[in-house]
Amino acid sequence: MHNEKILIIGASGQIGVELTLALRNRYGSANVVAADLRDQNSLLEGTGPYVSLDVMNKDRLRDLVAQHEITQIYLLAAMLSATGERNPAMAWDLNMQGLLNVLDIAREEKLNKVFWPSSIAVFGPSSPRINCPQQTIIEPTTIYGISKYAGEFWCRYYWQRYGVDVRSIRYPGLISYKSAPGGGTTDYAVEIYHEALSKQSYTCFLREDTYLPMLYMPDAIRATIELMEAPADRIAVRTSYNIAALSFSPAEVAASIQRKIPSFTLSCQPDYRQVIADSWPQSIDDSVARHDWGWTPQYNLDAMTDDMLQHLG
Ligand code: VAH
Repeated sequence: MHNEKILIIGASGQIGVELTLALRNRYGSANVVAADLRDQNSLLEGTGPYVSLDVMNKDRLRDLVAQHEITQIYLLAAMLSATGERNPAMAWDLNMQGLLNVLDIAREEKLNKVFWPSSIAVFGPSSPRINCPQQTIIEPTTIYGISKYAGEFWCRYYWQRYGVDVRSIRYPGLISYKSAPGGGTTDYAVEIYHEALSKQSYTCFLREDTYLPMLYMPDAIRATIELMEAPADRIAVRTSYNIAALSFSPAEVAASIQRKIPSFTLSCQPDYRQVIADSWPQSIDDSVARHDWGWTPQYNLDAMTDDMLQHLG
């Protein structure tokens, strides 16, 4: 099927763990090298090669690519929205220089493909709130969104000027049970399930009517692999693709949980993350991804809730 050798940078993070396991299933364990600055996530132990890597160390990255004869890189290491607002300079450095290191080495070593996640966080208060289109007014107000939008144009530049086949998805908030989210504004949508089971209650850091675009991790992983395996001539968007599946509020996910845990109660104490959430669209138009490479979601809110509670219970 292939002779690809894949390097996943940020493999111990929320997306990285699941992408590593999925790609190992698909491409063979020995053909997927997991790398992170952090220690290996326990779910990855014994499933394939794991190396220590700081993506800011370009020489170390180049050595790993040569040593393992890497042909594709998935770059997931980044500082997310909430943490980024507390460390804007560090967020810019990691999110930008990490990407530029990978793009440069992809060019130098003539890699086959690169994946890099953007986010619906690129959109700001001047973007349409409902069914936010692929192309529209985009004025991010968080350093995370600024770095992701700038990164999208670096990706297109490396494609147009050097032919680097780098592909990208603007992920919504991601919900998963295998590994914890890392400092995002949408992290409440994972925490709520854990605390529904452990305490039958949850105090949310957003207002209960805060609608945000969300995606269940199995859909996110499938979207990523479908995008990366699509023929290059189907990929018309070389900045980053909108994709959508769910939009819900804390009140709605609480009601979905109460179908299974009737005693569950939600309370809300908005904090600094409310301003971030209010700057993002409530829903996303993903018609371009559906047209170009056949994207379609499979999970609705209740199906996600049932799967989350079943795996966490
Ligand atoms: C965050 N989970 O909250 C990320 C995501 C759309 C949000 O990019 O920062």
